[in-house]
Amino acid sequence: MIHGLTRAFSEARSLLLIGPLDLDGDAVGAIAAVARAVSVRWPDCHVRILADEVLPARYRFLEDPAQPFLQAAEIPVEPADLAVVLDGDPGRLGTATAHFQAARKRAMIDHHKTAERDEVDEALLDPLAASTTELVLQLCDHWGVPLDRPLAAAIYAGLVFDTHVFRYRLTRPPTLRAAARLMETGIDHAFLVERVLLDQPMSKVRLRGRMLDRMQVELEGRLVWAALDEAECTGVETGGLVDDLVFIEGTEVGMLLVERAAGRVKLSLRSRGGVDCARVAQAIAASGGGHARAAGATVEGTAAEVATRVLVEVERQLG
Ligand SMILES: [Mn+2]
Repeated sequence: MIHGLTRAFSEARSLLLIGPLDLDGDAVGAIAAVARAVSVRWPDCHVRILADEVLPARYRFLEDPAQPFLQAAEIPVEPADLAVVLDGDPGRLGTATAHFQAARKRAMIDHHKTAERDEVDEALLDPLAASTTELVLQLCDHWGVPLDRPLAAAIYAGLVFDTHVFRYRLTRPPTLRAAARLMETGIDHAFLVERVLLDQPMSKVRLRGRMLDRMQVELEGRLVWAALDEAECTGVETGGLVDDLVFIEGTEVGMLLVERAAGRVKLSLRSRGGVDCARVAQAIAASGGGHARAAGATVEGTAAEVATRVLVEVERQLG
């Protein structure tokens, strides 16, 4: 996998790095790190970074002004030699899809359980990697790119974001070894954790309050869920809110539903027991996916309808 992908990078004169919908700390860190590594390893390669959305303000410190994150809809589609999706699958690119499809070669670097190899020409996939940036570190080592501080910071940002500072199950010995190596470059651990995780917009903290206030308890407490509507979520970041619904005594599954315009609901699931969230998400919507312990989907219907369908699926898995 790593050899084929490396060959594709080495042959590309123009490279497109694409982030999936709902850019998070891992996607942004992975893209920033690959862009930097490529500029060291293949300085003549022309690199462009695209996503459906504008880079969220909290991640702007990871952006190299020489390699800015561009909004896909504002850039003409030109076929790049290689287009790479990081930390997500080609089905979740929004307006960046046309750019990806137009490329001469397509690749993905991802750690989601539901990532499918046959959608692309080359791939580096590992569902046991704690973050996509952990895979990017492997690539940097394979390419012989030395770890400098900005490169290490981007990789570390993804690592702490996806593991919630090494709290989750995918934190394994290689993860902590990688973290130690990254720290040794002199990156500021406390600053990075604060920027990518701890610092929350006031609007999000208030929304969390409303979510907790409205929490519903099902299956004798094994599933806890809440729904938020479109109006109260407009302009508010909702990523990570669902985490507050799963670490409650006796709870195994947390679910957050955010109603979007036109009868669509964004479903986020978290599990800490035997329930496989990726399987539930895929049973609810073909486009659903993620990890065993964290997954999501965008589903047609109302929040109440989606909640009922998920409940049936979770109950089936709980047996
Ligand atoms: Mn990730």
